[in-house]
Amino acid sequence: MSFSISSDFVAEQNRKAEGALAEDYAALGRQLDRRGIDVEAMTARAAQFAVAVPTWGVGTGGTRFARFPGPGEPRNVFDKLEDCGVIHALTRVTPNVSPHFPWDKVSDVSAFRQAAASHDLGFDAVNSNTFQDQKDQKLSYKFGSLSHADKAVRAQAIEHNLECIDIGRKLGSTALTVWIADGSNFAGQSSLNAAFDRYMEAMREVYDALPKDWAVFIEHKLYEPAFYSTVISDWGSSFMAASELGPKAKCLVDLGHHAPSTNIEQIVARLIRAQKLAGFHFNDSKYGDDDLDSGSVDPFRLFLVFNELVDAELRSARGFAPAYMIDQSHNVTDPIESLMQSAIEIARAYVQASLVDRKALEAAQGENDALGAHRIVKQAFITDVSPILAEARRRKGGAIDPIGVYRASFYRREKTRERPASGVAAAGIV
Ligand code: AOS
Ligand code: ZN
Ligand code: ZN
Repeated sequence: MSFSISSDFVAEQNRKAEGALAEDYAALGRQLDRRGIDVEAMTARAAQFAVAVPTWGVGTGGTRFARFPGPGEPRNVFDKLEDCGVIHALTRVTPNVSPHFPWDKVSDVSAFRQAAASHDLGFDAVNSNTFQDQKDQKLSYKFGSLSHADKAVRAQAIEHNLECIDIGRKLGSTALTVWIADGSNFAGQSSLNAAFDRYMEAMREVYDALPKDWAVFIEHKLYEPAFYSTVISDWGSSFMAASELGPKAKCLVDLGHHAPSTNIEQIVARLIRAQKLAGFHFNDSKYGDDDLDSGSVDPFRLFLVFNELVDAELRSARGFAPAYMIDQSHNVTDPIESLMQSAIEIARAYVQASLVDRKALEAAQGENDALGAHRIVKQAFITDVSPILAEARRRKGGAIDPIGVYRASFYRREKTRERPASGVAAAGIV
């Protein structure tokens, strides 16, 4: 029998924290009431918020220098789902997983779907992988995939994306995320426009194969693994591609995929305006695509991104239906803990952004009251909404203190016993 954290155990742990939470919640309620905000309405917003967990995130990540496997890592997709299930059971904010193929490929897709359902999980966007060569793969992606100079390699990459759509369909997903590593390392190595044209031609085939209710998310990235140029380098290229392809193509923003100091919230605002915002890969970073835990480096930036998102939501911006996903690499932490903490921080930014007095903000902006406007936004950011997040979790049967309960359950110790032969890397490499 595989060990799991029972709802009785969560309830028992919650009982120890309920009194303090009730006090904090009431105090926050009074504070918000003075600002004309109904704490119950905010708790309801927190309760309906969701962000998807990446299946690859529950294994220990690594860098190009080393990977230090963690104990009790998932050995296969079913173990990955089990870990994702724990994250959702305790946080109640991650009902969907975002799978990655071929890393999560199984012979029986319906078993995969059923296993997810048994952990109370559904599926968000499926991710294709043409940035690595797989065992038994005919042609190499060393010099690119969808934009490769050789038509046969492009055809192979297209075929893989079509297969992802097919699997995703069986899983109940409705979107395909395409990130390609295509690019160049040397000036002159590749024709910047010809590579883009080849990418477009290939993506057209992928786009045309999308089921009616599906979308394709184009994920741009400035550099890495290509260090001179990438084919879909920035939101401009992504937007160009998505616009040319059609309404089912949208731009996915991975927070780590921009030049340092880029105003990401402004990009988000523009994409919302253009009805082209697909969604996010949330993470945090100090320098590049660090894939650190969301909100661990710059929570204010995360909040400002959500400030745009909540603004769009509240004014029912046309075509606004972003998919929220996490994309992180956990090198020195227990991935389950990191993902729980990150999901909570993302929900925190959402609730904080919901506190912004938008009428007052608009008035301050109209009067050119720069500091007044900033103070309105800042006041929302500095409000500690932890009791709202905890209360929303408690009401949904989750843990008041997810990481505390997880540690008290000794889940990792039990999995270390159950999964002695673990060795599947976050990147799916055995
Ligand atoms: C790569 O940098 C991207 O963020 C992709 O989203 C990638 O597919 C993901 O990180 C899984 O490796
Ligand atoms: Zn990403
Ligand atoms: Zn990335």
